[in-house]
Amino acid sequence: MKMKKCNLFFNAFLALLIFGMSSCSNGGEGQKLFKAFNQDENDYLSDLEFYNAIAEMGYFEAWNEDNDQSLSEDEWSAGVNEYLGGYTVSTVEKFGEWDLNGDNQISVEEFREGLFEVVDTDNNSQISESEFVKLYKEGGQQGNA
Ligand SMILES: [Ca+2]
Ligand SMILES: [Ca+2]
Ligand SMILES: [Ca+2]
Repeated sequence: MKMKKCNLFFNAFLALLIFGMSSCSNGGEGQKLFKAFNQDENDYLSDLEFYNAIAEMGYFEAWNEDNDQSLSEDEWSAGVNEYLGGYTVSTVEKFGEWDLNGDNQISVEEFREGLFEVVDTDNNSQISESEFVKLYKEGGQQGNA
């Protein structure tokens, strides 16, 4: 029980954070993150805000299993399957469409642009809260409810 005390405190802190940022209490983690990353508090994440968000969330690092500078096609397909749960390699764009300079590797810049296009399902160059929550739910789930 002693260890739980710390967790409880942390959860209380998180709850405060959530309520502080949102007057609406049904927000999940994804919505909380959306608000945190939506720095100008409009209705969407711009490309820069989105790039910031995926950098903070460590998406590229998670996909990049050998920790080099870029994603190989294998790392990329594994990442699509593992971190974009609702998407599969066949439903996102092809590897070659993310690999903008055609060197068979996906750099951080290519990664965030490719991911942006996949997540921006209505192609309006803005990531809405629901688009972001969908990515988060499928990509960042920690395995607990
Ligand atoms: Ca790599
Ligand atoms: Ca490339
Ligand atoms: Ca959009």
